[in-house]
Amino acid sequence: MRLTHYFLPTLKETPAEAQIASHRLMLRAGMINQTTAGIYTWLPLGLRVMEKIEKIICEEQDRIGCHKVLMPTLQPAELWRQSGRYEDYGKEMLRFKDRHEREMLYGPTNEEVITDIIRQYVKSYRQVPQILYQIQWKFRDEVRPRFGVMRGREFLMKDGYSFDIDFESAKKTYERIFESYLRTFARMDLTAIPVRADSGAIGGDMSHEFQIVAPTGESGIYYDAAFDNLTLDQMTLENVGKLYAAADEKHDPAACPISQDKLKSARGIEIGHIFYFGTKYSEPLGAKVVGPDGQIITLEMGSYGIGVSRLVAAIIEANHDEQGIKWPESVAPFKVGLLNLKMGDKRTETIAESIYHSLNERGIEVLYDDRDERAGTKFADMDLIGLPWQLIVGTKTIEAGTVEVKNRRSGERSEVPLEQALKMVI
Ligand code: 5CA
Repeated sequence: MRLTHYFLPTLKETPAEAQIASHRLMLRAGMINQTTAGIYTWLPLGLRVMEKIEKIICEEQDRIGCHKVLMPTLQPAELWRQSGRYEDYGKEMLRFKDRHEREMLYGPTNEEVITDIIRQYVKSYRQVPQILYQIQWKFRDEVRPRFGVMRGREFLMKDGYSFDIDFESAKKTYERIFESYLRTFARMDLTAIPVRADSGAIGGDMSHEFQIVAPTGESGIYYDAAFDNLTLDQMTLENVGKLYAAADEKHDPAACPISQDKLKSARGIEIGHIFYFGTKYSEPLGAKVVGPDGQIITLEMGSYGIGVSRLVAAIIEANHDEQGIKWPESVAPFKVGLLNLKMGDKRTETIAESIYHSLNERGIEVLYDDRDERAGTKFADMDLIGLPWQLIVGTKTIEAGTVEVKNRRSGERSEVPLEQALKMVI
């Protein structure tokens, strides 16, 4: 992508309304624009990151046998009356009437709609287990939307729903998803700490919140220091489930099973939340099947959320410095930023163009800063948007037959011959 052809409205000034780093950086890097309180337009750069996150989530969901669907954002109040949640949900739910005076709502979550689907089609124990998921916009009329997309009113969620024949099977499904979540977040370079949780408005008895550590997190957590050194192959429920983690209001120092020197306390951002809630929705909505002996069995359910739009901000909270964002490679909007420090100079242009074409040919996503701007502006913008690699073409290095390669995360710079530079970023 050539920057002169792109839509990347970066800002020099720090927007006054932004209180935390991710909000500030998302606005400055031209990733989002606030349409109204808690509601955002995703601009090209921000959307690219969100789509990368979606892709990782879908790959990991598909890997464990979940199937993707897409439910509507608008739902009839009638379904929520059947589950008994319509009155309970309170002011966070946006309710309205259509032109025929039918009561509708903008879905804050989708247990009712998915249970309605299952009750229509799934009639036999042979048709379960089944896990369906979607990535869809939700609306919750939060009293205090804040921190940009971290706590929005409209936000993108991955929500999955499982249906099993009995508790044993439902528990296995829960464990499978638990482990898959750890892997999903690890692919984004995040160590997620699963904290046992109350299941609140969703209801139920087995529930974990997945928290990542960041100073600006909204919840206080205590956890075993061993979490910081977990590798991917150790992330089973059996291993991780043994490690201590608790929300601060549940942490009792006297009863804590691990010694003080192994205990860490931090702020956490909740990026996912999973629930097992048995027959809370399947019973009232009638999601039942015929069992092997002809008996009627009410399906056991769980639901599994990931804050997709929140993750974009959470990853920034965990990966930034004074200059800007430092994207992990797996979610970076482009892998390489190419800077031509002297537009109009034949030699730098020839080299930069040839790098641009080589990378494109190899399928490497590259953003080429071909603007007629000062070098300082180009450096600042490139550090701000945080692409993992920078290839810098200037008149000085060209004379030496080299280009400069900078790794945004480590800050390491080296001047190397062109071929070697390409090898480093491919
Ligand atoms: N039905 C269940 C899971 S499918 C559910 O709604 N769970 S939830 O309420 O915990 O939301 C799931 C995830 O969405 C949360 O872990 C959080 O990461 C994200 N989320 C919740 N509220 C907001 C919000 N206002 N803005 C951004 N993300 C949010």
